[in-house]
Order: sequence, then C-alpha cells, then structure tokens
Amino acid sequence: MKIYKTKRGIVIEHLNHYFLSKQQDWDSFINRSNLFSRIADEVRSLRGAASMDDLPEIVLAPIGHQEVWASGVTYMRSREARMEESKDAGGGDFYARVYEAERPELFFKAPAHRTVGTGQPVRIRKDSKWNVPEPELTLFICSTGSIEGYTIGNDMSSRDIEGENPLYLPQAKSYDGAAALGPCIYVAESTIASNTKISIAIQRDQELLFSNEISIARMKRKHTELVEYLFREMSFPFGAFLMTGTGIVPPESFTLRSGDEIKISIEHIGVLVNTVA
Ligand code: DO4
Ligand code: MG
Repeated sequence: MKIYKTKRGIVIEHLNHYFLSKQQDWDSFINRSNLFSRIADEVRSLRGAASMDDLPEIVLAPIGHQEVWASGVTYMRSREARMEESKDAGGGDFYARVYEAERPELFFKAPAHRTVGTGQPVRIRKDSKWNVPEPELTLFICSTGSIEGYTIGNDMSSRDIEGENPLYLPQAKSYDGAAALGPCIYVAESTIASNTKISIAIQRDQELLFSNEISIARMKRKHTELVEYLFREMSFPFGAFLMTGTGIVPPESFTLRSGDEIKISIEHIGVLVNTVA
C-alpha cells in the first residue's frame, strides 16, 4: 500500500485503487505502530464507498512535524567519494574509519519546512561550486521506534564545502531545499525486499547527463541498526524520517546546474522528480 499527502487530503493507494481517508491529520495518521494493518482495516471499511479515479494532481512531501535525519558512508561508493573529495583537507581517514566502525554516522538533515516533495524545486547553495543529488532509500519510523514505511529521499549535497573540512558537514547538507522526500510512503506487511533497486537519472536540456542504479543489498549496515542508534538518546514524538545513505555518487567532473531534472526511482515506492531551482 502507498499513502500520499495531497491537497485534497490523505490518499491510500491499494491494488491500483485510490481511497480518500476519513482521517485528516497526517501526523497522527502515519505515526502508528502496525501501520500496515491499521490502514488495511481502513481500506476494508472504505471499499466501494470512497474510491477515486486517480491521484489528485498535487502531491505534497509526505511529512508533517517529523524531523529528517540522514546516515552517511553506508555504501563503499560513498566512502570512496568522500575520501577523494577531502584528501587535501586530510579528512579522508575519518570516512574509512566510520565505514568500519560500530557506531554509524547520523546527522540532522532537515525539518519539514526545508523539505520539498515531488515536482517541487530542490536548491543548490549560492556559495558552493560542486553539488550532487544523493538518492537514498528513506525509512519512516514511528515514535515507538519501529520502521513503518519507506519513501524516496534526495540528500542534496555540496561536495566542495563537505570536502574542505569534515566539520563543515552541516553546511554542506542542511539549507533551504536541500532535502526532497516523496512521492508517497510505501507501507508493507513486511520489510522492503533486500534486493530493491535504487536508480537515478539526471537530465539537462532534455539530454541524459548521468544515470546509475544500485541494489540496497550493497549497503554495509542494517536498517534496524541505524534506527537503534538514532533512537538511543532522542525521542521523536511524531516519528522520524531517516535517509539510509547513498551508494551512487556521480564522477568528480559532474556538478548540478540550475534547471537540471533529477529523477530518483525506487522499486515498490515510485519516482521522485525535482528540478534544481
Ligand atoms: O559523511 C558525509 C555524508 C555521507 C552521506 O550523506 C552519504 O553517504 O549518503
Ligand atoms: Mg547522503
């Protein structure tokens, strides 16, 4: 099942049918344990009554009062790219160490007001010259700490700022329009398939500039391990989103420009499309 936050209300997609939920508050709708069975109950009660022909045109980012957090260096490609970009600053060793360490790298990415949904523009910083999107499977975790759903995340990153000094990470990662989430939350009866593929395509002036794909099986850490660290000493009264890190980093010669279209697809979830403002 997929759930969408739309201008018309909360829409549930089940077996290619769309249902407008009777519930109107996004935060209390998503922040429930056993979310799958609760939504399945609601779909049973709605069946026949409130089916819609299609999804409303405007789909919003699937976020209310949740914070967006992110994980780092969870794939070998990310480790290599960070070591390369920070070698002049002598920071390369940190990335090799965190890749092997027991404690993962977790960082605050964005509150809802800096997060955009599908079809909305993402941004690159005016004081940065080297920018990339990071396509990441993103977990939705309810306030009691269980993973209840999955969405697509784009962890927009300024590689020159991050590479200059690892202590600049918050500035490289957090700014207006640096996070995109969407188009829905995929809520399943069990965990997402371990061979789920993530793919990205970046177009400039209708031309494909870069594309790649990776399976989440290549990730070094378990989702539950990341969540366990995130929830160790922090409470999330509305639940939280956690980006799980990127396994795709474009070559060093690549940087985003205004007008580029970034399309990230994750099997079972859908496609997140954003254009650089
Ligand atoms: O350590 C820097 C950020 C890493 C990151 O965002 C990623 O691996 O996806
Ligand atoms: Mg990332």
